Order: sequence, then structure tokens, then C-alpha cells
Amino acid sequence: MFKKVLVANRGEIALRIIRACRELGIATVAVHSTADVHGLHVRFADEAVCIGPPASRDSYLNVPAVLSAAEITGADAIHPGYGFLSENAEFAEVCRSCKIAFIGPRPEVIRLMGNKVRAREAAREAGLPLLPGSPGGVKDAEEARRWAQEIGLPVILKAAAGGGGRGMKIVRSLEAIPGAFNTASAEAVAAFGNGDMYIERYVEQPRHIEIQVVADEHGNVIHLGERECSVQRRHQKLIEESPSPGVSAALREEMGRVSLQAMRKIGYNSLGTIEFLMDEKGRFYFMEMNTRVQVEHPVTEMVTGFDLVREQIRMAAGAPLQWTQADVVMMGASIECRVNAEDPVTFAPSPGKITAYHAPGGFGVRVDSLAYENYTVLPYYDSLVSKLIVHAVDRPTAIARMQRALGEYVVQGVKTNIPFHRAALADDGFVAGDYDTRLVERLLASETGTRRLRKAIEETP
Ligand code: MV4
Repeated sequence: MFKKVLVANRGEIALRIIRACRELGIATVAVHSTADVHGLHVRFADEAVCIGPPASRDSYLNVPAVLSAAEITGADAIHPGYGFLSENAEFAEVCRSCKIAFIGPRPEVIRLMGNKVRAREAAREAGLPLLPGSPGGVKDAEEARRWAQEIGLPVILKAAAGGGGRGMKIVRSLEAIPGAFNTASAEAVAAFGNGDMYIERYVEQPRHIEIQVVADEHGNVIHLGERECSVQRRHQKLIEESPSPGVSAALREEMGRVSLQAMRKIGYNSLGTIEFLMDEKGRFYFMEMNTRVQVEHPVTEMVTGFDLVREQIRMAAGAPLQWTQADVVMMGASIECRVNAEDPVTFAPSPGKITAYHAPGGFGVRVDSLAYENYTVLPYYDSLVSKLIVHAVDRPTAIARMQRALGEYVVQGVKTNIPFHRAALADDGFVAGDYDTRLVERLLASETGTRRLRKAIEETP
């Protein structure tokens, strides 16, 4: 097992990783920017190294600074968390050449999944269902137009280097293809330095459902069911749950089966998530693969009892998985609300000092948070203050428990989206489990939704 792990991240996920290391008897090193000296990860780690000024590119994304911190402290592994360097294949390669273990899959796999055209090809070869689309990239607007005619409208143009919703254009008429292709490709060049595009049939009103997979270096592969991630705004997830109310036991079995088969074909060995789009008929299609631990991993942990971060670390050290697929039983229902320091109506970030703080607790409540009273939410990083996670015997009980926990939560001094969560959990579609990726938009456009939101804002201390 590793002796010392450097945690190349901040906030709640850095704490999550430090906690897992402590339980495994592994020493920890925090790295932090000058702005993060008062961060809980700095206090909770055994050692801390300042790696640069506040801006992420100068600190948490600064590869030489992170590696120097690992060398100086004698860390034998680096956990990248999510975001930052977590899906940077070059970083994983440099770790390898420095003989420091990167806690994640091999750099080649990170690179493969980072290129959405190559990931799509790999997924097809591995037997995952795909939407009709170009087998490789489309090199120009004319080729895109030919594919659109073949596939049928509407179509979506996506950047090979994109992901997470960046560099996409929906096209509903053939005439609109050249303009859309050229704009999207130019945007992709500006954003990622790569203008390669591909094209697929566009699914209206999809659900976003992802399968958690776990694969060790000894050929053992299991899946831990799905997470429903359709409650999102501008590609920022707000509420996630497991199991998905839109996935039957038979569908879960099928999605799990094809996911395991694909992971074996790819030779994957770490934690991973396969993202699928699901249409209104319950058909599912490969979208992307994430090679990191995800923000929403706790809902899977709560329903399966499987400690994802612990196992991710153990597997990176070469330990065999101690679970077989038969050990995976999904029990009850879990929901996560991402509590952000932001305006509940406009979603504008609201950094500043938390002047009063009381986190909820009680049966079935978990809070993964960076916050404490007098902590200052910084403007340099994402606005996630806490993940409030509940687990209950069934979905209606989980919703009631989440409403109860949100009602206990006191965060003063900054605005939070707690009122938004209260309104979303009361939404008829959400309660019925009958919703898709338009839920947030629909809620904010509806009379009932905005009335609930206003009322929740009034009732929030
Ligand atoms: C799509 C799609 C519909 N059809 N692809 C958004 C994130 C990126 N990973 C891909 N995304 C989408 N791809 C096809 N062929 C709709 C989306 C999409 C979406 C997906 C998941 C969650 C929220 C979303 C919101 C808008 C669009």
C-alpha cells in the first residue's frame, strides 16, 4: 500500500480523499494556493505545501509545482480528485516518469477518453450502443451536411476536444449546417486549440444516466448501478440520485452488462463512469466516459455501501478488488443536492464570508463540505460549498429526508441555492420521478416553480 498520498485538489473532495487515506493508514500531503491557507484540507492533512498564487492555473493546475511538492514531501502517489489535473493525460504521464503513482487509469486511457471522436470509436468497438452519426470526425461543413442528410434531423455537432457540454451546436435544418459547423469549430479552436468536430442524431429531452464502474489491475470488473443526473443547468449538475427512477431492474442489468463488457475490451483499470443519454422510450446511448472520481459519487456509495475513494486508492496500489458483482446490492434510495454559494434565482456566484453555519445531521444524512463558520468562500474557484446527501429506505422517504435536512441547514453571509433545491424537490415531475434534462428550465419558467422558489427564499433564514 502507499505510505503517503499527495492530494492535488482542494475543497470537499480533498477532504474526502484525506479521510479515505486516514482510514487506510496512509499519510497525506495537502497542496494549496495562497488563498486557501484557511482551507480545511490544509488543516486535516498531515502536511501542507503552498504551491502558488490564487489563480488555478498558477497553483492547482501548475504541474511542476504539484510534482515538486510530491518530491519534497516524499509522497509515493498523487490523488487528483475531480477537475484540475484529474483528466490530464500529460500529468499522469509525468507522474509515471517521476515514479509517483497517479491514482487513476493509465495515461493512454485518459487520452483516449479525452478525445470524444476516439472515445466514440472505442465505445463502438467495445460494443456500447451509439446514436447514428459519423464514425470518425467530420472535416468540413459539406461532410457534416452529407451526414445530416443520412442521419436525419435534428443533429448535434460536437467538438472532439469538448465534453461536459462545451463546443456543441444543435442543428434543425440542412441550411443551418455550414454556419453552425464553422462557428462551433472556430469556438472549439479558441477554447481547446482543436477544431475537430463530429456529428450525431440529436435526442430531444434526454435523461442523463451514468453507470459507475470499478476495475482493478487483475481483471476484476464490477458495476455499481446508475446515477440519474438530469437535474442540471447549463451543464452544471444540481441534484443527482441513485437509483434512477427512470431505470428498471432489467434496464440496469442491461446497461451494467454492456458497460462491463466495454471496460474489459478497453482494458480499463480504475474507477470510471460511463455517461449515457436516454431517450423517452428508455433506449440508451453512449455519450462520454469519465476517468476520475465524480462529484456525485456519494449517492452510489450510500446505496451500495461501497467506499469508492478507498477502493480507488487500493486499486491504484495494485490491490485486488474484494467485491464481485454478486456482492453489489442496491439498497434504498440516495439523493445529493449540491449546495452552491450562488443566487438561487440567477445562479450568479456569491462568494464571501460565511457568518453563521450549521450543518444538518441525523439519521441518513451525510454532509461532504469545505465550510465552517467564518470561512470565506473564495471567488477564484467553483462555488460548491457542500454536498448534502441523504439515504433512505425508498425514494419518497429520501425526498422527505432531504427537505428536512435542507430546512435545518443554516448558511448565512453568502447566498446559497438551498431555496432552489427546496423548490426542485417539490416539483411534481421530480416527485413522480418523471423528468429529464429540461427540469430546471421548466421549473424556472413555471408559475408554480417560481412561486415555490420565492416562498423558499422567504423562509430561508
Ligand atoms: C447530446 C444531447 C442530445 N443528443 N447528444 C451535453 C453534455 C455533453 N456531454 C453532451 N450533451 C448532450 N449531448 C445528442 N446526440 C443532449 C446533450 C445535453 C445534455 C446531456 C446531458 C445532460 C444535460 C444536457 C443538457 C443539454 C444537452
